Amino acid sequence: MKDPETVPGPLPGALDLGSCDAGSLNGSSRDGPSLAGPEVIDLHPAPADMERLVIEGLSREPKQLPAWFLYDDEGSRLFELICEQPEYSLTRTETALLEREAPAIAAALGQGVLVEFGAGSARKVGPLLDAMARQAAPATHPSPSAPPEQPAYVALDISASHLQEACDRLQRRHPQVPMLGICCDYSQLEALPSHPLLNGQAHLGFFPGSSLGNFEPSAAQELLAQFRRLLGPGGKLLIGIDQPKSRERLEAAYNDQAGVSAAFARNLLNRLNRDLAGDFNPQAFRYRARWQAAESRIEMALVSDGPQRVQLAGQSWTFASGEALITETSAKYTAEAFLALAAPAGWQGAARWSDPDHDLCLHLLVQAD
Ligand code: AVJ
Repeated sequence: MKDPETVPGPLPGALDLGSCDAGSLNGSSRDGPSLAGPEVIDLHPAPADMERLVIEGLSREPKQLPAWFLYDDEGSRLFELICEQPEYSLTRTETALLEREAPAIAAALGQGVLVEFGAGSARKVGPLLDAMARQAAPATHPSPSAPPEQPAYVALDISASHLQEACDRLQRRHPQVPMLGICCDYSQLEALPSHPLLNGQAHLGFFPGSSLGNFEPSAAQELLAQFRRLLGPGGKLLIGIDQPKSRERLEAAYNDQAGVSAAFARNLLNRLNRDLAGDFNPQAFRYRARWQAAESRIEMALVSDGPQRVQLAGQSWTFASGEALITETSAKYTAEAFLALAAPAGWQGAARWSDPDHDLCLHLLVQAD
C-alpha cells in the first residue's frame, strides 16, 4: 500500500492543514493511497489515573467502573461484533437512518468541522461527510466570491490503535476531508486541543450510538454541558438516542445468543488483570443484562458465582456470592425525556429524525442563546 515514490516532497501531516489547500492535504497522488494516515493526538488517561478510577469504582456499592474501561483493543473489537449480532439492531438502524437522511441533516447542520465523540470504528460518519461536501460545492450555483468551506473531521476515542485504524480507513475513502484523531476520555477533556483543523469553522458535535445512555442522568447532563463548552459558541450537536422498548427485545439485544455481549463484559476483567496487575478469574462470574423499568435502562453486570477475593491495583477486594460488578448501564430516553435532560445543559432541539419503527431518534441540538 505504501509507495513513497508516488508522493513528492515532505509528508503532509494534519498539522499543515491550516496552510494548505484541501486538495493537497491527503498525501496521495492522483488516486493513489495515502502515504501517512491522519495525525492522532494521544491524551489517554495515564496508568495512575486508571488505578485511581478503579480503586474508586470498586470501593462503591455496588461496584462499578466507567464504561470506557471496556474499550481496550479486544473490547473495541468485541463491540464491533456486538453491532453485527441479529439481536442488536441499534447500529444497523442508526446507520440506515443516517444514510437516508444525510442530505437533510447536512443542510440543517450547515458547514463546519464534525467532531465525533467516541468514534469507535467511525463507520457512521461517511454519508454525512459526503452530503456536507456536496453542499459545500454545489454544481449548479457556484459562488466563487465566497466558496462555502469543505467539511473537516475530528474523531475522539478512548482506544488509540482502533482510532488510528479507523481514521486511516476513513481517510482513504474521503481523501479530500482533513482529519484528526484524538485519543482521550472525552468526558474529562478540558478543551479540544489547539489545532489548525479546529480553527475558524463551526464545531459540529456528532455523538451517535446512544452512548449518552452509558452515563447516569446527572452525569449525562453534565456531559451535554461539557460538549457545549468543548464545541464553543455556535456549536451544534447531532446525537443518536435509543428509545425505550420492550424488556424482551432489550434484554436480548444486550445478551445475545452467540455470547458476544457476555464476552465483551468479561473482557473487562482481562483488561484489569493486564493493566492493573489483577488476578480475576473471568469464568468465576456470570454475565447478566436486565431491564430496569423504573430507571429506563439496561444494567449489565458480572455476578460473582461464589464468595471470592481478588487482587487488583495493589489491593485485595472481596466479592460476596451473587455480588455484582456493574460493567455498564445503558439508559433509553423518549424524545421528550431527552430534550428535558438537554435543556438545563444549554441545548434546545432544532430538528429530529427517526427510523420507520421509531426505534431510535437522531436529534439536532442548537445552543439555547
Ligand atoms: C456504545 C454505549 C451505545 O449501550 O448500546 C452494547 C454499548 N454494550 N452492548 C449500548 C453496548 C453492550 C452501547 N453503547
